[in-house]
Amino acid sequence: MAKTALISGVTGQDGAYLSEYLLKKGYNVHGIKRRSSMFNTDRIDHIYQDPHTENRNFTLHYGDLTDSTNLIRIIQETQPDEIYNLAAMSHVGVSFDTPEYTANADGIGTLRFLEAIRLLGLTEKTRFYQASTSELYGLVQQVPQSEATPFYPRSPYAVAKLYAYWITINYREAYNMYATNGILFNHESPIRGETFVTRKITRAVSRIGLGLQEKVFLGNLSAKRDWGHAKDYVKAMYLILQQDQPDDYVIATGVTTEVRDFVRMSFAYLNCEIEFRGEGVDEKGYVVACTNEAFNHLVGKCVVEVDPRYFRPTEVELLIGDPTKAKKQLGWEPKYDLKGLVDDMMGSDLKLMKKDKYLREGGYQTLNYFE
Ligand code: NDP
Ligand code: GDR
Repeated sequence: MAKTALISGVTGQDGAYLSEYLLKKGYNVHGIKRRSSMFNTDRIDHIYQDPHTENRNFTLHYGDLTDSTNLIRIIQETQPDEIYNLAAMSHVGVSFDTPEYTANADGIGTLRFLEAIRLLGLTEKTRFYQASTSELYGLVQQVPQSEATPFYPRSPYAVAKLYAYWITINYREAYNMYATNGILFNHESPIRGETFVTRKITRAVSRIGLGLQEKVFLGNLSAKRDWGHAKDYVKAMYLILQQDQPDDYVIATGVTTEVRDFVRMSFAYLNCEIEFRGEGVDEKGYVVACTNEAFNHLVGKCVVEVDPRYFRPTEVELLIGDPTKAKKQLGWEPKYDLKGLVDDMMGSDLKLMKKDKYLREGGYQTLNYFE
């Protein structure tokens, strides 16, 4: 019989990839999405099935992590074999502006799921995956970071996720539930949210190349992240729930890179070379050479500037994960390296921005409502 999975955060980057992956495996997939004033299902429109479709295997439910009653109802209705809790206010910077909401959704939201499973008597049937994060490591204690590395969260987001991490383990131990944490390091893709640094960079570099924008303003260029591809990482989520015993796993590439170098690699996709000059808030990035005629006009231009508004009150400077346990026990192996990731994102954003340019040149962009 086909298994049933329930995914919260189905409209997000990971929710979209995981849904497609599980549907290909023959699962019945149910997703929880929030009501919004505009369509927020762009990432899953290609797998959407109309409610009138017979025998559909992909169903969306309205719900919110801050409302236990709807979570209980959805779990009761769907009786899932597996729950993937991917919903969260997932932006570290924004969590400093909305700390209470972040704690409610990201911390207590996880408790609401676990309690719902317990209250509905599903502890034997339903397996639970919690989207834990490398942000838990925060201030560097030791590198590379593994399952045994102590945590030191550095943002309201990370502190909320710390609660979620431990409450998941507590429910596993207290109620013998199959509850697990995937401690995932940063993973990106062409459908990454536009305000995370990688996507902000690949979008901006594409626009700069096409003459739609002059420069991009960024924050801390020296931060180092262990970046992987979301397609590889959702496979790890699935594997974590297929093991005989519930456990917690680090998912990472083991390679760390500065934000500054991600910028270099993105411009390299256009065959442009970038040089950074100056220090701190005065640091700027200039195009110093280009071997592609189409982008020659950029040579000599300042295309990157630092804007302190993107600095965080407390920063996570260095993340580099040790995925040994996942590779050994789950047999997980990523297919993408960083260059493959940058190429995938740049290829996709360049296409999107070309479309934007044609619309603009054709006069099809929205004007003011009262004109
Ligand atoms: P996204 O921000 O792309 O997606 C988050 C999803 O959660 C969206 O579907 C969003 O809905 C939904 N959501 C937000 N708040 C609520 C709420 N209160 N109730 C219901 N749904 C809500 O995140 P990712 O896909 O990148 O990440 C998935 C999970 O993994 C998150 O929990 C994140 O914190 C965690 N994580 C991510 C990593 C990464 O590098 N991507 C690394 C480690 C952990 P909407 O579309 O309406 O905004
Ligand atoms: P992160 O991702 O905070 O690691 O959280 P993000 O891409 O936002 O930042 C990575 C690093 O880049 C620095 N940075 C900037 N960041 C943003 N967003 N915008 C900028 O302009 C900018 N300039 C420099 C940041 O300071 C930071 O050091 C992501 C999220 O997906 C979390 O949900 C997840 O848990 C972690 O990854 C693992």
